[in-house]
Amino acid sequence: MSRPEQLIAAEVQSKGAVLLATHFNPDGDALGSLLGLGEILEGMGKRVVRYLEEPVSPLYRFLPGCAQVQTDINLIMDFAAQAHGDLLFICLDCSDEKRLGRHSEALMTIQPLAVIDHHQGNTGFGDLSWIEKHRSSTGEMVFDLAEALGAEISAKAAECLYTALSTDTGSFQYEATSQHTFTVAGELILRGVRPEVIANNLYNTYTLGRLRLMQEVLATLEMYDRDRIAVIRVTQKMLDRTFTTMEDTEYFINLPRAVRSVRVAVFLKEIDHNLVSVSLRAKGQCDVSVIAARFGGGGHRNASGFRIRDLSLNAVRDQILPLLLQEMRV
Ligand SMILES: [Mn+2]
Repeated sequence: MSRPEQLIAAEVQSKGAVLLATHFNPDGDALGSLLGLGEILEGMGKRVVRYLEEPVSPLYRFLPGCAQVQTDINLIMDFAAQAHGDLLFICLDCSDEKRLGRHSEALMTIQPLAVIDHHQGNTGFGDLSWIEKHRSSTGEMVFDLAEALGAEISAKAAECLYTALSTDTGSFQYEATSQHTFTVAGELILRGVRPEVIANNLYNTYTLGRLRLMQEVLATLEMYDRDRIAVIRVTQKMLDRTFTTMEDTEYFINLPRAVRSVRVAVFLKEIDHNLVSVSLRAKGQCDVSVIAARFGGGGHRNASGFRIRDLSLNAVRDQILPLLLQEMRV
């Protein structure tokens, strides 16, 4: 029996055009996988469209291929229609169809759909799905797909995939970081990646506003359960005062998580007056994806999140804390 990456590779080989998409609010893995695979497929002579709901966040503008991202859903649907069946739709790093964003319904009419993902809660949507939950990142799987295709991985594609690996493993720290992850990282370095350049682009490019925002966010720190749970928050007022956007809060949650006693860090984000986004990061045994799932969210054992409406930040915190305590006792 053929392995799923070989089935997807065969499907790619048989089509002239490929549409690539990923989840909304894309992280480094989502973007790196999308842009990296886009570059690889173009190298094979495919017509490729890379779809995102919003333009690439300034945090990731250093990635090659950002300018080729298409955000107009009408152009996407035209591209799909004009391909007359000679098109494969590939969805990357996305656990369910709703995570495709506000145009998911339209996108889901495009077939056939291949899904490549490593999320715990992947629903198995799509016509062909390749899901490996133990994988460090979707970027690692895209590398294996390129191998299955016998495709060349250019230096540009390698930078994208290395960014995917590096961000989704927390710089090669998380549990899913495997021997294969390092093998792939090594192969990407062979193709021209310079780890210090990527690391500088990812981690050493703060604006002063972002540092000021971090000051404000850290000042909100609350500790619970004998310092095992840390809660921080960001409000729209803080963003206004520091001339920053929500994207500037990326990685802030790693700071409370880094405290020795902390087993779960919670980050409450006021998206607008009646929408709160919650990020959960765990160390060790506590499975925070269970809690995110109860609120209709998703993610991994150690990193998950969800959104909730019509509750204040305090009310959201008060709903999560007892669930966390329960989960930590399991
Ligand atoms: Mn990922």
